[in-house]
Amino acid sequence: MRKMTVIDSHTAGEPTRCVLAGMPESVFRKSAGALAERVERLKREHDGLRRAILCEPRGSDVLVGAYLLEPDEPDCAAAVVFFNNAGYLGMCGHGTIGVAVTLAYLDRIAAGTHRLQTPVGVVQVHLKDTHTVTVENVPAYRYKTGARVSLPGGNAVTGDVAWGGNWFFLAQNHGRRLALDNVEELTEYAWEIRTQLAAQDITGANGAEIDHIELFSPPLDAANHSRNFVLCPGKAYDRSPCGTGTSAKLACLIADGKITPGEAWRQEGILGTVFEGRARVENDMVHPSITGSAYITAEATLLFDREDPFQNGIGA
Ligand code: PYC
Repeated sequence: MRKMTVIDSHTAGEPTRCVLAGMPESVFRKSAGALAERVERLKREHDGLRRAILCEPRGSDVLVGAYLLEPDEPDCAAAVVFFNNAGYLGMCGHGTIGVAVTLAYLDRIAAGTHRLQTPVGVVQVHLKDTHTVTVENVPAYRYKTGARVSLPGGNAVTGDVAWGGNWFFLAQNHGRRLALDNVEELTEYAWEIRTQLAAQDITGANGAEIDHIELFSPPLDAANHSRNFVLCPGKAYDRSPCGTGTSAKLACLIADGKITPGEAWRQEGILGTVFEGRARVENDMVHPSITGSAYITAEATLLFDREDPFQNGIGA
């Protein structure tokens, strides 16, 4: 029977499942190739594991997974490949905070600054205490301003397209109420935007699919600057304010002159939890950093019984 060791955590309400052991050696070992090659191998040869780890009956659509692998970049505490119910993520802000808190729980890192390798580049984590982490993300940028998306029924929505480690469509004037008791409507609306972005060939750079939709409104808590709702690629909404989404937002705010480098931006998510973002600008590049807190929720061994009809996840 295959066994995998995992540690679960949540960051601002959004769960992360770190896979520590039990993945194929051809993915885990740096001797098996550069991280990009190992990610391709995961997609090509071991994609069933992703569903088995994350989807029902072992997991749920809400979970984000993080394979902790041997890094092939120097001085990194680990390489991390994030995945969800639909596929693989370039980066994941809440997940990186969860990974840092998990590594601290395992005594693999101490308070201070550490490097983590991700498929989109090396990020830094500053572990302040057992729960609080600042992630220095990969550079973020706005790619399109005021992209107009036609929606069924003759309606339209306008938003920016920005990169924050994943591709986002960011919309402010959508007329929707961003509240927990309205997530079904928000999910359907954001999914329609995503579908129409693809249908109308509105993409990120090099034709990249925009697979995260981020809606904004004024905050409920006056201590914050904004509230958001983020729909992830597999149609689950982010319970946290979304680290890569907040990074994309920071790039837009800097581009519009709405914040200055170093100024704090308190992004409230749909649960009311907050990420504090700041942007550093160097050589015209926006370097976002995101601070948030994570908590360990479980330490477990996943078992995959060959006789279990759902050993590879429901729907696999
Ligand atoms: O925090 O970047 C993030 C994220 C992406 C998808 C879910 N969370």
